[in-house]
Amino acid sequence: MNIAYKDLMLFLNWTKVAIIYEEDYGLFKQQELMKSISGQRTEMYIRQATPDTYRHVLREIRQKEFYKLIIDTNPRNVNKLFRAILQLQMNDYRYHYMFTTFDIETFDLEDFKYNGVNITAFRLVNVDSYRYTEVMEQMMEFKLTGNDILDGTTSIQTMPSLMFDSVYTLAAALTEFGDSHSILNQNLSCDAEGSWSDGPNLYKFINSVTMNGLTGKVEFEEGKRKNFKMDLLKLKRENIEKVGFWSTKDGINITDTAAFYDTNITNITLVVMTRQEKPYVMVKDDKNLTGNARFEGFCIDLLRSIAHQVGFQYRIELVPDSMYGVYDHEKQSWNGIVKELMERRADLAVASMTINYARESVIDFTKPFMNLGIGILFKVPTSQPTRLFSFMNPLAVEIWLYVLAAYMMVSFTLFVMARFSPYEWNNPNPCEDSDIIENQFSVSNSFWFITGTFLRQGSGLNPKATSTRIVGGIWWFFTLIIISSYTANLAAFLTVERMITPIESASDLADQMDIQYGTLESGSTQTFFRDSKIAIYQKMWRYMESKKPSVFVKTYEEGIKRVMEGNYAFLMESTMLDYAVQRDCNLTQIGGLLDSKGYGIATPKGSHWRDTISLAILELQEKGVIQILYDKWWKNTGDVCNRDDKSKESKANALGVENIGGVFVVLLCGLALAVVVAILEFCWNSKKNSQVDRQSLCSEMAEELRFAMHCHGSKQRPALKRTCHKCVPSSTYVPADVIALPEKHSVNYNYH
Ligand code: CWD
Repeated sequence: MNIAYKDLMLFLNWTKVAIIYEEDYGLFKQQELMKSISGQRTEMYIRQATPDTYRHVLREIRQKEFYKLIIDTNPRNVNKLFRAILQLQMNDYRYHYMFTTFDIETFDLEDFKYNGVNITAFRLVNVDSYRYTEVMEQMMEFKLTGNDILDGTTSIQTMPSLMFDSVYTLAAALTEFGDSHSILNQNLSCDAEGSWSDGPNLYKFINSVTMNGLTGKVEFEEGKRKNFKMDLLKLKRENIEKVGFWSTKDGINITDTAAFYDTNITNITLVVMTRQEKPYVMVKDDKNLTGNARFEGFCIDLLRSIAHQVGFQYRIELVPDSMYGVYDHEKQSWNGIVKELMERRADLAVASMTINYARESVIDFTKPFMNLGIGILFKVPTSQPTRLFSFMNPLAVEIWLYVLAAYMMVSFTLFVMARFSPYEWNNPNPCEDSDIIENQFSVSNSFWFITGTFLRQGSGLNPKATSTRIVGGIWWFFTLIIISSYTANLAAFLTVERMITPIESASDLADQMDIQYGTLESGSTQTFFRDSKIAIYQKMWRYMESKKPSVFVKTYEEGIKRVMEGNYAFLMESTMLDYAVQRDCNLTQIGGLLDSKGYGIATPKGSHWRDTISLAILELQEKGVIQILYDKWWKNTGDVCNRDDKSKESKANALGVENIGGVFVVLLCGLALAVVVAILEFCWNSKKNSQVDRQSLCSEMAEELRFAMHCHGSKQRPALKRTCHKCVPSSTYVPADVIALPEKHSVNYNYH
């Protein structure tokens, strides 16, 4: 018999079962059942009970959250058991009672109808058999004569039926036996050990009997019934009905599967726990509204769609402590919606309830209906105050310094190069045959030339030597790039509003102490930081936990208020963050999301609603209903703020070395080239002069070099004499020794 229960439990996928049995009532063998289902991963809680302890035992079972019960008590006490079940309100759709009695139809189940409670039992009597109809008719005839042997019932109970079949079996066996043997009547003493000599033969005849009785086909094997069948009965809405059968040959066979999974009981009213949270659940202003009509929001619309699809009624209740639910390690208990579900004061929780590991271990979640992550809400940074020297902003400080250094270096190089280069020494009066040659690039002229060209003005000076022209050309190129970059960036700086964002990511937050930051209290965001193993988040948690006054807020509106007051960053869920940012242009999101998770509908552990509602969510998602609801509550509410895209463009940054550093490299290369060319010019000229002067190249070069470096000394050269232009006097001074050598050209110099 236990095999039948085991088969049924496997079919119903029972993994947590409580068994209540009564001593001396032996239809059911708990030990055997335990043995037969061992290895099936079924948790069993077995309690012995008497009518006096029914309530106590049932309460324990309720506390331990067993919803599948096998009742193996004496049917005579069943009314007491029913009363205890009703008193403890263990008579709703969550509970499933499997009775071991075969006479469930004789019970008064009036109090269990229409509330969805599951009651099943097997029936041994075969009510469809010819023998049953025949016997019933005979019994009805008795009733007509005023002798109601049915005793008010409409069925024949199992014990009389078994008795009936036993008598018929014995009669059949005796008839068979009598036909083949003469049965000896023998007086037997109760004190003597001797047995009836025909007993074993009669036993054999009984074993060979086959007949159709009230309890179905009667057949034996070694004295035990074989090949029998039992009907499986289940309380449906109003009546006990046959929903399948079990036979020794085929095991369990369910003919009405829907009877076990039918949640489409529209008059079941589920208690739906929620929490006020804009735009998920909001209480309407109208005080005349009652019941579910008081609420509106995304979750309320979603719940309506799901209830319509799955087919249930619901009553919305607000969670008393206004918390979603976190585990308090000190109190070792949960709070908020999670607690309400755990203590079965609610059947569902429809809110912006985040699915996380800690909660999933004590309650169940459906598939997520929305995906999100934790983001940082911050106040939009204020515009940078205008400053007197803002014109410096387009270039980074180091670029200004490099430009200054380049200016000094190029000016000096030009000066030196001009002195060395013979082509920069010219007769100031080319029409006259003068002994004086001049160099236009004195120190001040070199600086003036570089300044003028830097500011795109010119200076009246023109380099003549290739080397100095290279210096000038490369400097023009340099100034072209620097000035155009500066001008372009200055335009950007003047047109774009500059924003100062002191933090750009969670690690920026963690690394500073000026800006406070916090999360919603008793929510999954808080739990995320508390339980995180990532060093940055652990650091942030230590800060948040220890900060006084508290950085945690009771509602996310309070968090937004603190952000608006300034100097506070609110770590919040991206869905809500989007909602806030879309409505207030003074708010912005900083950085990306810290994690990824979803909102789900929560149910008590083991609730069968979870799977049905998950299916409904998937269907609503595929049909786009959830997206439509999102748009309705997030985007089309008319209170969305219009951002011009200024803030996006506000990225005009000072140009640094990484942007225009290349132009300095080009300048240095140009200068190097110019130096090389200057050296070549110098050498070439020295070689030429050495031939004219009939001197060795080395002494010519040394002389030239000395002259260039000291700005004095003499050199004979036809019509080509050098002088330092500084040395050029208003009236030329010619030393006496030079006059004394008329056949030689002389170099004139003058000191101021
Ligand atoms: N919740 C949270 O923990 N942080 C938030 O920023 C918001 Cl808006 C809500 C609650 C969370 N959804 C939960 O289920 O605990």
